[in-house]
Amino acid sequence: MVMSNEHHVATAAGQFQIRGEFSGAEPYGNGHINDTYRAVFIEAGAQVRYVLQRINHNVFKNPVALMENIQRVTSHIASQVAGEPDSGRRALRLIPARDGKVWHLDAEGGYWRAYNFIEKARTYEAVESTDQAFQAASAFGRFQKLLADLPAPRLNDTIPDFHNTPKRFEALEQAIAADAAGRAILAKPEIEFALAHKSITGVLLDANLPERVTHNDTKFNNVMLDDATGEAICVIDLDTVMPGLALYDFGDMVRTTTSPAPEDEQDLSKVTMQFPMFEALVRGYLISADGFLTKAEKKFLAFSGKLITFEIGIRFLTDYLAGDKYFKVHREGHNLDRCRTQFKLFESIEQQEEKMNKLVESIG
Ligand code: ADP
Ligand code: GN1
Ligand code: MG
Repeated sequence: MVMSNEHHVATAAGQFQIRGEFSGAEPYGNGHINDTYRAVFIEAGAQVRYVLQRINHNVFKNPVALMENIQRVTSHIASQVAGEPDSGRRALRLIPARDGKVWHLDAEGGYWRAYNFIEKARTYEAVESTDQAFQAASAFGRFQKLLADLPAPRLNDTIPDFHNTPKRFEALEQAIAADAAGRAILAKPEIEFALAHKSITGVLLDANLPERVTHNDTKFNNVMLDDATGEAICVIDLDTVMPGLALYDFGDMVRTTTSPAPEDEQDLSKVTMQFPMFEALVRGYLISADGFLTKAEKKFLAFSGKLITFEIGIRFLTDYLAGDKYFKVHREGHNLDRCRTQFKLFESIEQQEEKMNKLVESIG
């Protein structure tokens, strides 16, 4: 029998060590990868919410290794924030399944996990103020700092070569050659733009920078801001936490937290790198990261924004050419729209790069 999605969620919800009665669940959030649900349980007469997620198995080939990382990372962070006020909202907490594992494998091979719901806080698709940018950057910087002393062994690589831009570029070249969806003709200017910028792809990898434990997906909608105070209360979306470069995280903040427009904006005149947002990111990030960042890393802060924007741009383009196999899409041409915003933002960063570098020098 084929179960409805609703039924799937209810069945999975019942597999976790949650007291009380399942009352319902609905799709939640704007992530491009996993299936996320907000589930409500009635516990002693009160509603308690949880996040239930079905891990995207197509993207994450080894969900068990991934969950092992998340378990280590969440418990390490929880122990470090334990004494702080409101500590229960400052770290994601995995709810164990009834068999004691931190995931549940359903009858169709789907991997599920459950988290505490971070209440009285929310995520945003686009940044609205410099204070938000500052908050996000200090939270992601703090995240790196808290994980700097994560005990051995090295975390699993949940997606090998995730931020290897030259490999991402090769994948694009293959997608152009294959033209599997017959769309190359519709993306000529974007393909030309991408091919013209091949030379920057290897810069960070060639710079001999230190490997750290990094988040690798520091999109603005992966940090929860407190409803009342605006404080960045909790970093979420931990699937890609693994060894990486600090600059992958900073670069993705510049990509997602400087433009006033969402990632899939169709009016490109709205897409721009707002300098005051960049300044807030640098100041916020350095509050937490100044103690461990090397001079060489600081030198590339502005460049990393340009590189990661290019990298995600070519990933969207690759997926558009392949026929939308990776990122969730909600309309025709969605991945191409996303690619265009990235390339527009790239140009805006490039125009201001010198000024950005000067600012970093003056602060750091
Ligand atoms: P994806 O990997 O698909 O991006 P996320 O883990 O980022 O999935 O979750 C998608 C969205 O769900 C987030 O942007 C956030 O708004 C919401 N969300 C995720 N985890 C929680 C949580 N523990 N508490 C509250 N909201 C959450
Ligand atoms: C995906 O999961 P989400 O939506 O936060 C993607 C990131 C991209 C981002 C682009 C595992 O992030 O790498 O930068 O979309 N995550 C994965 O919006 O590929
Ligand atoms: Mg996310």
